[in-house]
Amino acid sequence: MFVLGLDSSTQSLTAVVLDAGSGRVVHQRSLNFDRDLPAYGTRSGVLPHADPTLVHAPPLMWAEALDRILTALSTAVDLSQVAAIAGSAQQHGSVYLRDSFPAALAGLRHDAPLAGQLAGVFSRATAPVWLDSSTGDDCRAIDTALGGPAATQRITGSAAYERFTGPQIRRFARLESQAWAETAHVRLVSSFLASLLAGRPVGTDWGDGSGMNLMDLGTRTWHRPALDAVATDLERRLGSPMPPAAQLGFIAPALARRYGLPASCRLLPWTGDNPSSAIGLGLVRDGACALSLGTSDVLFAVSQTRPAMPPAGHTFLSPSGDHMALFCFANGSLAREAVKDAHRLDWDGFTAALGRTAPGNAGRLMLPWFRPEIVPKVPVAGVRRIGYAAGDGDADARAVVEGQFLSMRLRAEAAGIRPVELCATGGAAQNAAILQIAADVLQCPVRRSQITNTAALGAAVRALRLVSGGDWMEVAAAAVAPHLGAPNVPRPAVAAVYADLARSYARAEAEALRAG
Ligand code: XUL
Repeated sequence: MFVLGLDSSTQSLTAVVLDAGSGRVVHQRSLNFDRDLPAYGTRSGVLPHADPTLVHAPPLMWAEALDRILTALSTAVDLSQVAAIAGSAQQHGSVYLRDSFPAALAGLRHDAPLAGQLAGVFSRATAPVWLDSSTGDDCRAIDTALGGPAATQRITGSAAYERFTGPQIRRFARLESQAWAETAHVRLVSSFLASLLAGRPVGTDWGDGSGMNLMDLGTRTWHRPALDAVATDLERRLGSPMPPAAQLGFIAPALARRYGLPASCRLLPWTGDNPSSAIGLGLVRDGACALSLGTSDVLFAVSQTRPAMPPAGHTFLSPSGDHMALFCFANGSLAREAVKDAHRLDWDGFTAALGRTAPGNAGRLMLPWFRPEIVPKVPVAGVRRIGYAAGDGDADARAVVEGQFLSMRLRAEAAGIRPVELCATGGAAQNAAILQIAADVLQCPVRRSQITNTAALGAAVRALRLVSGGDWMEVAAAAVAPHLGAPNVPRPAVAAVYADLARSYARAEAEALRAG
């Protein structure tokens, strides 16, 4: 028997199949949106736009990707053995659907591609994603309605943030009232894709629901004043928030037939990629921390009780029922890639540049704001280099990586997060030189997951738990622990260097933010 985990991230869709008896990975594959679905015209998974604050992606592309990966899987794995499927997706993005959506799902045919059958259901052809930062006015309006940013954070887990779904819906309803009137259903990327598998619109899980500025984190129900601050008649368009362990029933019969899945294949709600990664990295113990070095860089820590977060932080809910303290940095791999490309390097060349420079970079610093930054809030892109010039490739490579981890260190300190060990995931976590800098700057051991996409693994682990009935510790020990490599250990000799550099970084950041 097998279980299947799927993750629809910004740039790709990944599938991980586990053997339900041993928890072993039997197959994994990814589909890259730019490369494998070029007809949609995305760059790094999003649609190019002259206004850098407007970042959208075509939701039909995500549906076609799902259809393609399940078709490809059916030729590689005996899908008739799949007992359960769970999934995750990039957080916050929203999909706008007409009232024909339920009928289109109920009427899906097994013998035709999914995308063609869904083409008419969207009331908005594109979906704003987490990189969008166009909703400043809407954030202010929501915060004001709820009693200020601190009140919004207390109620929903985060102050109003540009990429969060509530502000995004508000902007759409305000600027495109006709299309909003034609919108009968709003789904997150996660609940949109879960709806396709279920053959009916399904609601949003608590984990991804906590990234909307709409859900009361205490009661896990929609917060009426937040709904009212966003748009009239919003509740009926959203569906209900649901526990991550809610059972959605079985795969839609047409899809079972199309991909050779059994009619008895059970479904769980999809969640956000970060909550899913928490499971895929084995963070099921109070105080466990992780780093996700993907398109965004994310620092998170799970705790049984609700953490006291500084204003820039978020509190989400993990599929295990724990809280997740989380900081999301928009300038993750996008910033590292920008430096690599500016100096015409490949990743080996970038790593060699890290090797030619010393920890602390002789005091040279970068504030790596290649695009608008989320933490700290930097609305207009603008990289600051301190103590060197942009042409110095070696200094630049070390400065971007050290700058990213120094910024994380400052937020961890502000939130009282003192990691004893960090598990790392994402593309850049495969680079040992980058992980050593993380260990040295954050002064704790960093262990890499050998599974590149821990969100997809986390989804598979959730499906495994549904099938096996085991507790989180048991399933994590079987399916996650074997993938965690030996740690990169912090070098005590450089602790003082980074303590000094962290102070310089904090000063430089404060000055840059003051200067605007
Ligand atoms: C988290 C966030 C990003 C996306 C990336 O708040 O916006 O990490 O989830 O997929």
